[in-house]
Amino acid sequence: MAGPGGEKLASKVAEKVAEFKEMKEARVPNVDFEEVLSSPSGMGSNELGLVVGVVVGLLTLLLLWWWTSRKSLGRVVLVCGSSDGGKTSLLAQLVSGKPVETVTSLIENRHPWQVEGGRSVDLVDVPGSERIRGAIVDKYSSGARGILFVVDSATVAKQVRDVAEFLHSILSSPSVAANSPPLMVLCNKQDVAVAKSSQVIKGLLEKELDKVRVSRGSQLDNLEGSGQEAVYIGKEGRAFDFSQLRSRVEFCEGSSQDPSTLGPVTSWLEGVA
Ligand SMILES: Nc1nc2c(ncn2[C@@H]2O[C@H](COP(=O)(O)OP(=O)(O)OP(=O)(O)O)[C@@H](O)[C@H]2O)c(=O)[nH]1
Ligand SMILES: [Mg+2]
Repeated sequence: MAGPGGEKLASKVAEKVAEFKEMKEARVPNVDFEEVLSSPSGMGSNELGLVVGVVVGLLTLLLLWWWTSRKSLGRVVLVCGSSDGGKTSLLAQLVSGKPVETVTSLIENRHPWQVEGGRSVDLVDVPGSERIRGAIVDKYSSGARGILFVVDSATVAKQVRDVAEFLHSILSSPSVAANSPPLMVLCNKQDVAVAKSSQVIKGLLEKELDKVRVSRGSQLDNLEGSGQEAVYIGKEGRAFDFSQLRSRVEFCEGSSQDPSTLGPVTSWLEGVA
């Protein structure tokens, strides 16, 4: 039998249970979803249609933007650089696997180069002669898939102005600047004792390109090209370095006369193809 203490306890428990129920109801109000859906602030079929329309419109715009901004690259890889750098020797080595006797090129040589898996690129050997190289670069640059720039590592320090001017005219041509194809600089003739390393050549070219873009910037036209206006390369107000370009830029060392040194060039070509 419960005494007066027990009754007191029972009423206290009942009081607490009632309090708890009140709290629970206050926290989780009953939501009538049908009411919400049919209320003026709920989303009716008109609003839903509008949202779907906007999403479809945005997706269409996104698709159009992606389609029009795709790079229209062809199969050509331009092999360029100053005269005597070793471009024709390199092509002969890559295409036939043998060294050849070369003479100064006066017209471009075009050779297909097969990559494993059936893909191929067309290697275009651009003569280094100043009189003709600009027109040939212009002819192929709009669809260039990649640019392989060959430097004579033994003479680059003395010829750096010519080397940088040619590289600048390629990089600042509007079609190359727009497509930003990958650039590989082959520091060739590493078998020659006085050859500079790729690191040194990169520094020399960056310094010289910095000067060339200023002097070329004051001229309206791209001197080596067909008269198209040159695009400013790199970041204005900062010393030029290759990382400022949109193109992927790599440097490697090798010798056109020794096929065992040309691994970086063939791997790069496989990546580009
Ligand atoms: N020591 C050495 N000589 C090389 C190497 N590559 C090319 N040569 C020599 O350099 C000279 C010029 O080579 P080419 O392949 O004709 O040079 P190029 O870049 O085609 O020159 P142009 O056609 O005038 O633009 C030739 O006498 C080649 O034998 C190399 O890796 N090492
Ligand atoms: Mg040649």
